[in-house]
Amino acid sequence: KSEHTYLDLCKHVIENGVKKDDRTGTGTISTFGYQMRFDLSEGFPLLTTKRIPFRLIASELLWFIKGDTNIKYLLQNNNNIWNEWAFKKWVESSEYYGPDMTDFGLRAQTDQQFGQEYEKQMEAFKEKILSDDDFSKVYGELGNVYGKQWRDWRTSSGETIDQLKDVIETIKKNPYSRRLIVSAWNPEDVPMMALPPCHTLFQFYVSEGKLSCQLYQRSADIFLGIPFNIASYSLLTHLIAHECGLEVGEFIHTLGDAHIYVNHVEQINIQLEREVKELPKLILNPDKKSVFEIEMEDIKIEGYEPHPTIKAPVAV
Ligand code: DHF
Ligand code: TMP
Repeated sequence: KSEHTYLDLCKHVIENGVKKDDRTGTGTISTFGYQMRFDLSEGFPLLTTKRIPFRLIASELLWFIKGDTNIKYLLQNNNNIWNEWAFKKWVESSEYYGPDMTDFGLRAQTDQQFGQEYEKQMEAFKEKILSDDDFSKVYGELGNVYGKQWRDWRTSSGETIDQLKDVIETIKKNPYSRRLIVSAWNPEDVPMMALPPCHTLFQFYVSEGKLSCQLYQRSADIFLGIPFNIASYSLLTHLIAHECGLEVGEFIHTLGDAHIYVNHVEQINIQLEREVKELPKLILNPDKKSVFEIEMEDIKIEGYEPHPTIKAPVAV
């Protein structure tokens, strides 16, 4: 079953990974270069060995597809997965006068009193993003992240390129093209991003009426990020196949720095002991074909009965 591909990655890194310090100060065990293949006709690869909040993955993907880069949309959809990176920009800005929030991600884990203050500041931040337009325009913005590069890549001559729309048109007109690529890595913009894109570049491939997708991910948080990334790109492949009248083929996930944060090892070991269950099915509204018109209510997951959630702190 597909899910074993992911569990094998976890085992591979635990067995072969080496200690590596990282930007966040957390520490990882890491390996370089790994590939997983998911046959999408076997079922939708949403992990069953822990509960994955699919709703958050779908709303994040729709946010990318809209070309949006402001966390306001995510918050309106009750999606908190990008808060820390916007919050970081806010507390490091010259307009912030609250209590010192340096290294909040790490400190909140060890210092309970600080943790409570951080929660308070974060709640106030979210409230302000939702209620104050001028504030959210500046501090809700993550910079030229995925949505921007996919839909509105700026050229040196001041024009824009809609990579996602172009690639879908090419899949329809010239499915055997070997140039079906969308790049989120824009070297000129990297310094202005809250987090330079982890999912760097993806390519589509059509054969025998099936659409496959391969993603190159430069940096992979195996416990928290990867389960989301697998489901997100599998959903994207389904959406584009649905629009183009193709069946789904494979999702191929190629990883650069594949790491397990040291404070996730215990959680991964719990997960590895669990029995894999049947994969769920993805159901898309048959009356809505366009990727650009799909909304949350057009996307349904059926038959998802996973093991319980396993909590872990995210490295900021
Ligand atoms: N930084 C790091 N260090 N790892 C990441 O995976 C990551 N992912 C980002 C941004 N920065 C990152 C965007 N995607 C979660 C999952 C994906 C994600 C951000 C956060 C996360 O915390 N997931 C939790 C629960 C989320 C919830 O229920 O609100 C999980 O248990 O899967
Ligand atoms: P980095 O920019 O120093 O590589 O840190 C980014 C961290 O976020 C790294 O642990 C990888 C992780 N990540 C994912 O695994 N998937 C994602 O989709 C995102 C946005 C981040």
